[in-house]
Amino acid sequence: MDWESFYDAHPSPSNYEPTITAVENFVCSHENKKIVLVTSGGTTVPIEQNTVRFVDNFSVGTRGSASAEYFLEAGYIVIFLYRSNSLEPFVRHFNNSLLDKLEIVDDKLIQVKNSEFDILYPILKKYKDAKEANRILTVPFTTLIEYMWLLRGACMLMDTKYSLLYLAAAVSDFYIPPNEMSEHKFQSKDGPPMIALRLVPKVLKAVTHIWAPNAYIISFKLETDNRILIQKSKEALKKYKHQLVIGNLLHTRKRNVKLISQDDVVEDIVLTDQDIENGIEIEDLIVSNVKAKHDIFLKSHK
Ligand code: PAZ
Repeated sequence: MDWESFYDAHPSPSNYEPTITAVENFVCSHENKKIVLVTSGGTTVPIEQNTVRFVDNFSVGTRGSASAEYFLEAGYIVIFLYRSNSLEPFVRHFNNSLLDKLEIVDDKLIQVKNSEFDILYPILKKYKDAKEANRILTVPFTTLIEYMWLLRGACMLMDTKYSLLYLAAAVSDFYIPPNEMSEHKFQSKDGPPMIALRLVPKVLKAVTHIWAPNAYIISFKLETDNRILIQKSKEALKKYKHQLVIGNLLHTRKRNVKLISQDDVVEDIVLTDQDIENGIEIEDLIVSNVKAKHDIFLKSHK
C-alpha cells in the first residue's frame, strides 16, 4: 500500500483536529524562529479493535527527550511528538525518584530535601523558563496510526528553512489494518491466533518532497548489524534526498552514533567511559553538531 492509500484507508484519530490546531497556533506564534520537531519513543500496533494486546518496541524515548532539552538550550523552539508514557524532557531526570527528593515538613508544607536542591533546581528552572516562554509543545501519541497522522500534520505546518525535523521515534514497519483485526480480545481456547502483519508505507519521501521540502530533515536509522548500518544510511539519503541520517546500533546507541550526510561524509560521535562518568550525554554532542549544520543550511538558503 502506498502512503496516499494508507491515509485514505485509515481515518484520522478522534482528537486529531484539536491537536493539530494547537500545533498550528504554536508554530504561527514562532514565525521565522528556528523550530524543531522531535519525534520520540516507539509506536504501538494494536492486534484487537478493543485493544488488550499490542505489538510494541524497545524505545523508551531517551534520545528524543534528551535532545529536546539540548535543542531548547541551543535556542530552538521545540515540538515534542512523543509516545505517551515514554520519557519526556526534564521529567525524565526524576522518573520514579521524585518522591524520594521531597520531605514533609508539616501537614501544610512539602519541600525539596536540602541534599536534592542542587540537582532539582537547574532542571526545574529550565523547565519553567521553557514553559513560561511557550517554547515547548508536547504532543503525545500511542498507536502507529496516531503517529502517522500527527507526523504528516506537523510536517505540513513546518515547511520552512527554519524548521528542523529530527525523526528519532522508533516507528513500526508492520501493522494490522483495523478492518482485519479481531473485534474482541483473542481467546486462548480458540488456539494460537493467526495474525497477518502488513507493511507500513515509507513516508519519508512524502516528508522530503511534499510535506516539508524546505525544512532541514534528519532521519534516524537503527540496526543491530554493524556491517550494514552505513550502507543502509547512505541508501536512505540517496532515496529520500534529505540532509542527514543519524545511524546507531541497538546496544551502543547511548555512546556512539554516526552522522551520514549527502556528500558521503561519515562523522563518528563517541563517548568515552570518562565522558559517561562525567554525566555527558551523547544527545548534547549530536544537537551541537546538528545545530551547526542547520546554521550552514540557513546561510545557504537566504
Ligand atoms: O528511545 P531510545 O533512546 O531508547 O532509542 C533511540 C532510537 C534508537 C530509537 C533512535 O536513536 C533511532 O534510531 N530511531 C530510529 C529507529 C528506526 O530505525 O526506525
